[in-house]
Amino acid sequence: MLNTYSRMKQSDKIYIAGHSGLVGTALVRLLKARTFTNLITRPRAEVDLRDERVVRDFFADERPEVVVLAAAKVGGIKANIDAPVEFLIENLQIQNNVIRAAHEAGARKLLFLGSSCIYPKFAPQPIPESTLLSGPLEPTNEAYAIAKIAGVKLCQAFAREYGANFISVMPTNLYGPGDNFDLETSHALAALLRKAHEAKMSGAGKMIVWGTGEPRREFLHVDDLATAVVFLLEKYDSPEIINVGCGEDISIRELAELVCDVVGFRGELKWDRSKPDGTPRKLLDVSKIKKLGWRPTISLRDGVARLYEWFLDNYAPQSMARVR
Ligand code: GFB
Repeated sequence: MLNTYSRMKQSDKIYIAGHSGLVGTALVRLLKARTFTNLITRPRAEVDLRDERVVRDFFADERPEVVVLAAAKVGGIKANIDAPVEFLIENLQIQNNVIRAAHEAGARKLLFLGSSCIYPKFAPQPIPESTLLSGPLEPTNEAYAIAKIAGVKLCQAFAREYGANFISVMPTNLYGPGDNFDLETSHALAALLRKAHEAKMSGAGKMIVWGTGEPRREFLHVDDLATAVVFLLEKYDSPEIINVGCGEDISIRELAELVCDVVGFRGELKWDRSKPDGTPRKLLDVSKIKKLGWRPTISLRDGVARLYEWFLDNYAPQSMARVR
């Protein structure tokens, strides 16, 4: 039987694994704003989640009541192609260690963050949760997807075998403050924002964009994901996976144009067709979470504008920042 005491108290001891990542920072921000007072975080130098013994000792000492598993090795299409071994092994290590230790330490609830890439490459669009394991995966991120699917299955196994209230949430492509702007390893939105900024600042007439521009992606601001995570921690107690997205997608060409517009780069887009497109379309069916009552609030244009502000304040080299 499932433990259904998931309504959270402000004093609940909540461990955020991956607190310094894109999702983790947004979640800590939101939980603090909502006056949760007992948040547990640990830097990797102190608790390396790939190390089983370290993780078990940490959980045995801290005994968190609620666990959010937002720690993972992540990256864009090139990072996934370049390092499938690390994406598979490190993600399996982190999730196996954290999920088992959370159970052993008596956590009341655990929320595992997966990814929309767990679904088949040619899944029907928008993608309902029921299509998991119904067809072959997109090869460019198969290793990462397999690790995430294993995490979902482990949470479901703990629910079935031990009655654990371990839930799995599948977010669409995310962006927001704290994003990775490294052009080799980042996701598309952050890369395009940086490229547009640098092209504008250097007076370049063109900017390189990977692939054909035809693939379609759905983008959710990470602050919206954070509200969904807290919502699901309180209101969702099923081992069945649940999608989180905004319900609308956009082509990479349209995304590049939107980013250039926000940044103020008026040059030409040059398509580098030697780079992979990846999966042709990835739009989640979000009717399940909508029915429960959650909605995103940040439009893509506003979200990109907010991210550009953040980028200028935190990332752009001083010499290039704030010249508009
Ligand atoms: O965001 P992204 O790297 O990953 O790429 P995925 C999305 C699309 O944007 C691809 C194109 O078609 C890219 O070719 N793109 C255009 C660019 N210009 C650029 C650029 O400068 N940089 C990048 N990175 N892309 C990831 C998975 O897939 O999605 C992960 O690899 C994860 O495993 C994540 O699931 C959510 O959306 O294709």
